[in-house]
Amino acid sequence: MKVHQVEMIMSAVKPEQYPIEGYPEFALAGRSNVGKSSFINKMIGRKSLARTSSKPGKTQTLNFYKIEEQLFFVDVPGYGYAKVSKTEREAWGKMIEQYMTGRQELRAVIQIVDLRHPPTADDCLMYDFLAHYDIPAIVIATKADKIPRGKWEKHKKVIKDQLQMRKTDPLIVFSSEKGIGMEQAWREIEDRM
Ligand SMILES: Nc1nc2c(ncn2[C@@H]2O[C@H](COP(=O)(O)OP(=O)(O)OP(=O)(O)O)[C@@H](O)[C@H]2O)c(=O)[nH]1
Ligand SMILES: [Mg+2]
Repeated sequence: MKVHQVEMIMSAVKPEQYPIEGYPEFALAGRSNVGKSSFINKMIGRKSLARTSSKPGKTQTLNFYKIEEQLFFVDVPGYGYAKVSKTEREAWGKMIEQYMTGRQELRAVIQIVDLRHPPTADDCLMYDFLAHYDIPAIVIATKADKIPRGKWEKHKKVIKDQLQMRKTDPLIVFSSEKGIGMEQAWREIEDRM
């Protein structure tokens, strides 16, 4: 998809605040600082519409980005950031669970992992959660620019095995820095709209 029109329409923490357009939604999931906001920015061709930073924990609310009056990307706060209180972690869990298990418009969760490293325990928990609720996932292994191409297949296999990925879920090697994997990611998204 060639994106011309993007609008950040809202930050939500509860269902009453979700958008009412009814467009298909694709929510990002991944540990803090893995590159969720960068993925959105790359896919929509904007440098910094979704807020990114080297400081983890930047995204605090569900942020809805309306694309071409056709779909929403939903930027979700990352998990696994050590410096959050128990109360904050619980609020996060409730917000995500409420959204992901109750949202009709949600077509798939785009789970972002780091191609360089095996998935973390939190990555596995996240994926298990999606599998448990029968929520389709598109797994994006990002930061591919940081390792040589010759190692991609081996790293992909580790990710597939560790997450115990369902056969119907794709795994795409990606780089927000270099634009690697963008077309394939769009194809998988458009197939699920
Ligand atoms: N080299 C490289 N760096 C990346 C890539 N994607 C993200 N980064 C960097 O990783 C850092 C975190 O990126 P974000 O997109 O803010 O991560 P996030 O997952 O949205 O983080 P939170 O909102 O805190 O959960 C930034 O410094 C990005 O520039 C990539 O594909 N390649
Ligand atoms: Mg972010």
